[in-house]
Amino acid sequence: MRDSPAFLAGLGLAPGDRVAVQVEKSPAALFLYLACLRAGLVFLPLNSAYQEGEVAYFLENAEPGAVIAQPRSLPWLEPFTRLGIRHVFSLDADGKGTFVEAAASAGTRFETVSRRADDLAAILYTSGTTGRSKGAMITHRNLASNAAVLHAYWGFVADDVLVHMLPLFHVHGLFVACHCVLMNGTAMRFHAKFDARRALEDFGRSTVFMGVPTFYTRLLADDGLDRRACAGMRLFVSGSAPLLSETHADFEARTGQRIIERYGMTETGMLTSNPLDGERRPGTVGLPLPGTSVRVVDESGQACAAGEIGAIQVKGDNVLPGYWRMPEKTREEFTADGYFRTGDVGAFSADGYLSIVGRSKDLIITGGYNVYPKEVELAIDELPGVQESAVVGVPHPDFGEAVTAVVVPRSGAQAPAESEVIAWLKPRLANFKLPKRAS
Ligand code: MLC
Ligand code: AMP
Repeated sequence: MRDSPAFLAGLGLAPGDRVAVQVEKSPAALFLYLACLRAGLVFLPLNSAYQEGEVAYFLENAEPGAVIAQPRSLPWLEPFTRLGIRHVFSLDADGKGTFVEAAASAGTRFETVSRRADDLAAILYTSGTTGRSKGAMITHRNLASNAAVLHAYWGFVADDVLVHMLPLFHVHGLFVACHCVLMNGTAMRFHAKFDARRALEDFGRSTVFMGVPTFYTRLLADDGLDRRACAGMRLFVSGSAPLLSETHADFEARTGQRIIERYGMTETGMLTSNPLDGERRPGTVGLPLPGTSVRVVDESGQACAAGEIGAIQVKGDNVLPGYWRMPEKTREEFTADGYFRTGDVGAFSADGYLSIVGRSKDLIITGGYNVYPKEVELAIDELPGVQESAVVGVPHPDFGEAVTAVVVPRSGAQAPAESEVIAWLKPRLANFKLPKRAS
């Protein structure tokens, strides 16, 4: 038994085959990610909130050789086994399921599959502005370079302990937080999801925390957040959405800690960060990280002067080579001299700090999750009696932006009630994409 191949290696998947994973956060889910990397397989994480239609698209597009799914998604996978998915396993929020059972009875013979820097390590889907999602192809070079840079830039030390409350299916929780800890070889306190009370309890015995701005506004809403609770903490990092200067100031006033804001993307990993030593400037995302070239250009592609607003473009070992099976899209998103167009709009200060002032892409960021208005509009427009709709983000005290829909009925028809619109969308879209208001 010991001499038979370890579980993933024994499934007969070839290096480069995709393994789609739609599960709740658990230590088993993290081990599965690491196992895929070592087995030469391409990890394809999917938000556990995605519904059947959303998952179907990803599976058709990525054609994974194996799927590991949360129990509620298993019934959706039936049609795909006929389309070539050879292995389907379950893994629940407690880290139990057919995947773990099968793995437990497999052998232990395993040799890490050697991969080149340009080989694919993961595919992460990011929504497209015009409709379907694009699979961002992330290579081993992308992951390794960004991990090394962040680990050094944020000054990880031997006894650091990170409080992990982010989801595992996106760049922030999976790559940024876990890679820093793994590079450091130290511990993290691993929670299924964000919880302000639990975070405060853990701050007393930890040193590092990473979160989206909503985590910080929720911490500020808790009376327990004070200097004493954070006395042993050395680093608070925020990203994935803009951190209000006000949140930065309130957090400092309550705790004495200055949050480090950084900026990144699924396609590029982390791009800029406020410095560990040196000024952490609220309202800015800091300085380009070592090895990443960041420029702000005008409409003709010329570099903007300090203070001038333009399009943010980036280049570096952390930037993806392209989108999965979308050569056209890949060409569109890169300039002739190899810079990636982020779709973000910003300006550099004279001393090199980048501020993001807007986005040229039509995107709502709610609680750190991206929602593409077009996708929600298309789903609302299918509701009988609807002529058309417009989906926008409006400021929200908890989520930063709230998805909000304006619905126009067909002539002669009555406008659907807000509850009808939500009920229509619920089985079709992940819960964070549902409008908080629809009228
Ligand atoms: C949950 N809900 C949301 C939401 N999350 N609505 C809008 N935006 C969100 N982000 C919905 C739920 O479905 C529920 O609806 C209602 O809001 C209340 O749920 P909750 O219990 O308050 O939500 P909670 O489980 O606490 O989740 C909120 C959250 C979570 C902020 C903790 O969304 C989260 O962990 N966000 C982090 C996202 C992230 O990791 N982003 C990084 C992407 S990487 P109802 O109707 O059912 O009650 C990236 C690159 C980079 O962007 O630079 O990092
Ligand atoms: P995603 O596609 O989920 O990786 O989201 C990436 C986008 O999140 C970026 O293109 C930015 O628009 C936004 N983003 C990430 N970090 C920040 C930040 N610190 N401030 C403002 N926007 C950010």
